[in-house]
Amino acid sequence: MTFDPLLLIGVAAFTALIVWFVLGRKKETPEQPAQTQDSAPEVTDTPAISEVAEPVSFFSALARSRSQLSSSLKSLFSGGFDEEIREDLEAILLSSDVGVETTDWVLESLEERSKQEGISDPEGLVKLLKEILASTLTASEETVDESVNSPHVILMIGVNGVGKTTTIGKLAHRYQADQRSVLLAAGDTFRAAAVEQLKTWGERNGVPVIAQDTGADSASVLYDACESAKARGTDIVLADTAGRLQNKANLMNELEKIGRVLGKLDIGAPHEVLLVLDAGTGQNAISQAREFSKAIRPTGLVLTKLDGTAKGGIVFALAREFGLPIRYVGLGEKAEDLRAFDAVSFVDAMFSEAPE
Ligand SMILES: Nc1nc2c(ncn2[C@@H]2O[C@H](COP(=O)(O)OP(=O)(O)OP(=O)(O)O)[C@@H](O)[C@H]2O)c(=O)[nH]1
Ligand SMILES: [Mg+2]
Repeated sequence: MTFDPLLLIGVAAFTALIVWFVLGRKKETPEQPAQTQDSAPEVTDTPAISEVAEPVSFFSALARSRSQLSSSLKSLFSGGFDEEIREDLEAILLSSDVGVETTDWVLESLEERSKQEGISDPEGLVKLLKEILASTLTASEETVDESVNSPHVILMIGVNGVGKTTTIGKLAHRYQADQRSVLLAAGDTFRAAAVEQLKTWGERNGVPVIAQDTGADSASVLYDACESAKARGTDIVLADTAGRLQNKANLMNELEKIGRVLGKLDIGAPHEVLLVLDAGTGQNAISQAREFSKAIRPTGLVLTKLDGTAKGGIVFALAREFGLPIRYVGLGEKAEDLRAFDAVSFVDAMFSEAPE
């Protein structure tokens, strides 16, 4: 089985943490049979990241961690699934940002199903754990048909600094590569620098940017941009919004208004509302998602900065609590560093066994 190497970067911290934890535990239990790690796994994928030198070595490191993870988890489960193992696994999941509620649910499911299905062997328990985690991500893959509406309007929302504007730049790059025409709408009218940043992405991708002066009404800028896109026959409008206004209430009111005003132009608009969350903020991402959902209903999530110190487990907590598709993951600052989320690859990457 092959995996998208860039997606693997996103789970590197998660796997490394689990490996570190489990190996640490092994040292304390010398009666455990020694695990043999004869050879490093063969990485047959040609990384699609040849333009980035550093992540390749990162990937190699991850491949090593990955091979250890599988055998280490088996070693953790070598005595079955008792109270002590449950506590260890709980600590692993919590420190990986899976969150209290989801961790409890995973542990209960594992306990219940292992009993029901009579599973007590290490391989079987690892497989079951993987299955349970993957089941939280069922809603996380979803394809959207952008050709139904013209223009297809995508609104980016999220707190300041999470990566909304950068994701717009990356999406513009992605849609253009897919032969779609794109227009950027500068709905963050709060900061002058925000408009400049969007214009830079527009220039970089060679796409038009509709903007007004700082302080202009965000909803009307976005309305104008959508009208303009309609007149030009543009396929996709990527609409930026502010991450911070004078206060939170203002921001939420502004987002509500944007939803109302765009709906006047086209009843279904915005066709996608992507809530952008910084994976590195851990459990805080959950409260942000709750807060924004009150103002405007997100249709999907974008999880950025999975290339950083993020622990990856937040993916499970978010998917389980909100049942929203994780549309994209951000794996860097450049235009190419965006990937569609692939649940199976994500979970497999965490648990896959190195080839013998
Ligand atoms: N490493 C990494 N950095 C990212 C990623 N996405 C965004 N960034 C960086 O995060 C910083 C903030 O990104 P912006 O796109 O300006 O965030 P924003 O949500 O638009 O912020 P505001 O406009 O203040 O609301 C920038 O330095 C980006 O380069 C990612 O996936 N990985
Ligand atoms: Mg921005």
